[in-house]
Amino acid sequence: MIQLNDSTVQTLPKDVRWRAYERHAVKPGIVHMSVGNFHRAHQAWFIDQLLALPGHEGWGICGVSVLDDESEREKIAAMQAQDNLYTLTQFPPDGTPQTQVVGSIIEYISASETTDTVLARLASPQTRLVTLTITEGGYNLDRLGLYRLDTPEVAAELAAPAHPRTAFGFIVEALRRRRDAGIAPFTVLSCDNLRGNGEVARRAALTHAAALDPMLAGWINTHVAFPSSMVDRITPAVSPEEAARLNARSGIEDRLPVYCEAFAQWVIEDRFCNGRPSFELAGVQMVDDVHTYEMAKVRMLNGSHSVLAYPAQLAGLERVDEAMAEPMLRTLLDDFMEQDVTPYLCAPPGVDLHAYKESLLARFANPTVSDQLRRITADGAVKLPVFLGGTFAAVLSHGAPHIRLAFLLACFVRYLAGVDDQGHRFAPREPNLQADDLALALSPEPRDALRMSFLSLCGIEPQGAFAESFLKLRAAMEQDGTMAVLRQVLAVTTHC
Ligand code: CS2
Repeated sequence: MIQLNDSTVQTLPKDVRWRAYERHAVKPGIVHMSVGNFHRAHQAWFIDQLLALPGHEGWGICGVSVLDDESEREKIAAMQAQDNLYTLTQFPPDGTPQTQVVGSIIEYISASETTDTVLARLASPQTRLVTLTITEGGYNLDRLGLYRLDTPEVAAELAAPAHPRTAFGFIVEALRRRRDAGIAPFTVLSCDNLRGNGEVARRAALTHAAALDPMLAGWINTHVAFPSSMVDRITPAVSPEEAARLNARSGIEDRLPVYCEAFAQWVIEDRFCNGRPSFELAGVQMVDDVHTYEMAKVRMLNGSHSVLAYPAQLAGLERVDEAMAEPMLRTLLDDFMEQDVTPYLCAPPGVDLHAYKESLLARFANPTVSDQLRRITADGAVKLPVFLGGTFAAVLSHGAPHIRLAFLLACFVRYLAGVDDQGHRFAPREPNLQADDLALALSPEPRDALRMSFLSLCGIEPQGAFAESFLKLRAAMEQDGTMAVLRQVLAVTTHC
């Protein structure tokens, strides 16, 4: 097998694509915070296309690892050992998988171990864009959606701003240095699945800055652009077995291979304060307002993912395509999108929501991608309010049939117990679920679950018809199992 680095990239196996640009001429114009698989399959892939075009050598990516843990350190070491190159394999539903080497990440550094280097990179005039995939939790919001100044990390940063730890600590300190040195600011572009992600990022930066220096906050408010963006590409997790399978296919010994579906979408608000790559040349949609795209994607795709994944995992399934092959789950998803989501959505320009729904059903069913249900169910406490809060609010406030949503909640609560319908145990991954919420979910009194504080973020009241439906379904699931209850849910909704 071929090792991957700058010297072997010219002699790759013939089926592996490399865009053959002069990598040593590429300079980092983008600093990206949190280099997860999604970033490597999405943004870094778009930028890789641009680097092969004339005039884009200034838009390479400097990746920054914000988390300080062993696995991040290993990831950096693995990427550095292969000159930050990696393979990306796209799996179309019925075509041949296509592997390519991506070279757009030209540097990958740790925020905790090389803090000064990261700050210098961010403060350099060469850096004109800072992008983020720091996940919903990285925006450090409280239950009202306000940026928290009182977490130990932020409190430590405010006491010692030259030693930041969080993404916003770095951004604000770098912007201060730029302002003081008379250097134009960079644009901050959020690529996380949040409603109004640009506005959320802007408020986080302004709140952080105002706590340090109100004049700096004013300067940021006036001069820094925070466009919103909608990002989309299904990118499964890569287990060691999957990595071995990918490497066996490509013939390359890649320590960090990544794979994804062939579909990719990126819609960005065209508001940049310090130039931008010609994104549109790589197929990125540049628009005035990303709101409708974002709502449609988060409520339809991400919401459906959750609606599918909890019952499917409880039924003992592991993969999204397996779940889609189960007719009742597929019908649940179709009904959810058709009846619970689209009536309350404003379609993005030129998008037919019915066709969008069909395309999502097809993408989920793609057996060559075969995404993991466990990846989707992870971190529900943070994801469900974002992915489903708007849908819950719309359905409940219109007095529309809510049985599918009550079923989803019953599945989520049952999932938190970590036992599937066959009695197999699994460990729910809920790093952001508060301990008292977990205790309420696990209480022998089912009504207690309705007092979980995170439900208020989803717009769910602990009393009323929805609560009663939840309790009925929850009790029925204990007795009959998830799929038997789903059969009843579908029977009720067919007659609606
Ligand atoms: C998924 C997303 O994490 C999730 O629950 O819904 O990661 C999804 O695969 C991506 O947003 C697709 O663009």
